[in-house]
Formats: sequence, C-alpha cells, structure tokens
Amino acid sequence: MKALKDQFKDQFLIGAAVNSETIKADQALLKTHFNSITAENEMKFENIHPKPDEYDFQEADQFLAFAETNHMQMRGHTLVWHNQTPDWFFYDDSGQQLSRLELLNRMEAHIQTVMTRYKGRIYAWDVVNEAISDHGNALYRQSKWLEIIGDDFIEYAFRFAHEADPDALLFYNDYNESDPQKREKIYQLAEGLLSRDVPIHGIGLQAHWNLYDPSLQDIEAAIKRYAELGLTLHITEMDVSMFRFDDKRTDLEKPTKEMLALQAERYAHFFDLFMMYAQAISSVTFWGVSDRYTWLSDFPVKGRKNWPFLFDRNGEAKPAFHHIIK
Ligand code: HXH
Repeated sequence: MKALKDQFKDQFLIGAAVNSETIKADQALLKTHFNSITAENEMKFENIHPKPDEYDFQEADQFLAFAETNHMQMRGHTLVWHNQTPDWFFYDDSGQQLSRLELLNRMEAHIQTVMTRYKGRIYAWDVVNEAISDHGNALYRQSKWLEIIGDDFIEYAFRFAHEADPDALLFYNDYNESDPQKREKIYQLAEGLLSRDVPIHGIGLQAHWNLYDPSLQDIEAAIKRYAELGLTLHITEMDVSMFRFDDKRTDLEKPTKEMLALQAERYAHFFDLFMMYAQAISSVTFWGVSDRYTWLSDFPVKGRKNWPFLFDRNGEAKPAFHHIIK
C-alpha cells in the first residue's frame, strides 16, 4: 500500500494533529503516512501557559521529540486566539483589566517564550487564529485582544513572532475560509498586513468541511483568491464530517456505505483541487489521524460519533484513502 506522504511528496507535506493518546495509539499510521504533525491542544495558551509565571512544555516537547525522531516537520498551533486562553491573562493582580501597553507586553513575552524554546525546530506557526468575524460586515471578531489592544493586535503578534524566530513561517489561520464573504475579509486582512510590511508568510485554511459543504466552487475560489496574495497556503485542520452543519442526528453507531462513498468522492475532489493549486499549497494537515479519535465526536452534537478521516477506527484505509492514492 502506497503511503499518503509518498503520493504527494513532490507537492505537500502531509500532516496530522496529535494528542497524547493518538500519538501512541496511532503511531504506526503516523510513521507510515505522515511527515508533519501539529499539537491539537498542547501548544495552546491554556495548556502551555496555564498560570502567570508558569509554562508547561512537557507534552509539547514530547511531540516535537516524536517528530524529530521520525524525521517529521512540526507546525505550531497557536499563539494568539480568543479561545482556550485563560481569563487571568487579560487582568492584573488587583483584578483590573490590563491597559493596551500591558497586554502588548504580555503578548510579546508569551510569544517570545514559546517560540524561542522551539526556535529553528518548529518551522511554521499559526500566529493568530480565528480573528475574523463570521457574521455581517464587521471585519474582526469581538475578543479581549481586540477590545483592549485594538485591531493592530494582529500586526503586533506577527511582528513579535518574527522577532522571536526570524526563520519561522508565520500564518494567519481561520475556519469558514471558503465562505465567499469571510474569504474576502480574510483577504482584506492579509492584504492590509502585507501593505504595511507585516511579516506574514501564509494563510492557513482550516478546512473543517463536510459531505455537502462547502461547494467545490467556493473552495476553489478561496484557494485562488488567497493565492493572489503571493502567500503560501497550508490546509491546516482538514476533516470531512459525515453531517451537515445543522444535522443533529445521534443514532448512528457506524457510517453507512453511502456516507463512505460520498466521503471518498469528496476527498478525491478536494485533493484534485489541491493538486491543481499545488504551486500555492505546501502542506495538508488533517485534524486527527484516524476515526479512532476526532474532536467531532460529541461536537457540536453531544452523543454523536463522526468519521471524518481517511483511516477507520482500527487504522484501516477507508474508501476515501483508496480514492486519493492512485
Ligand atoms: C478549530 N476551531 C481550532 O482552530 C482548533 O484549535 C480546535 O482544536 C478545533 C477546531 C474551529 C471552530 C470554530 C468555531 C466553532 C467551533 C470550532 O464555533 C462553534 C461553536 C459551536 C458550534 C459550532 C461551531
């Protein structure tokens, strides 16, 4: 059986998000098919910087050691985000909300500490995650970052990151990246950063897709549009849910034949697109390894399993895998 990473060795790195369970349970699959990993949670703020004067690098270090032992690359996820960032970060000891300058200083210290530790070893970082609004005309999502610093918090994050590791590739990463309205907002953000000489090198397309949405047309339009910026594109968190976004069914214990067939067709089309735009795309990372574990089981619908990957819960190749490997 051909390895995924060999099928695409001339085009993109093939990555998987890992956690402390899957890196063990799915290590054979990881070593065979993947040449890049991302920590699903272990480099996020609340994990790596749980208390004001306390960093916890243990799991992140172990993942990087795994990557290096197995000659894999590692992406860093993520430095500045509105989620999974503890509330204390935005307040001082007396419970007062920080000033703009104080928060910028804290941001800089966090980015410096984390990136310096992994300098030259983590080749790409999601510097800012999900800062664009999903709704209406607002460009930016409401967050403590935006509220306290203002919209240049994004620019500062990239400048601090570039200072910490000038060789790291720096990404803006977001979901609903193929939605035409949000696509234009992400484009506008990146274009603005570039016009101000902010060190940004890539756009991360999360690619949390499903059997029905987004359309291939919208995905292609998004890839094309982002590629116009001259930035490199990473598919950063790919999975293909079996359910429409508003589907709440919880009765399935395993995927139906029809679902598996449709998923195979979708994956084949996605990779055809990635190949068409291989000039612009340099990495494709799945947000997990196999259906043994996915963040989509129980989310956003409690009590519902999902099967979004190329390998089933026993690590066997699914129809989708065979449609991609030619
Ligand atoms: C990603 N967010 C994150 O980048 C990644 O770090 C995490 O591990 C998983 C996915 C995607 C996301 C964005 C919005 C969102 C949920 C996930 O908001 C919803 C909230 C409730 C219901 C549906 C979406």
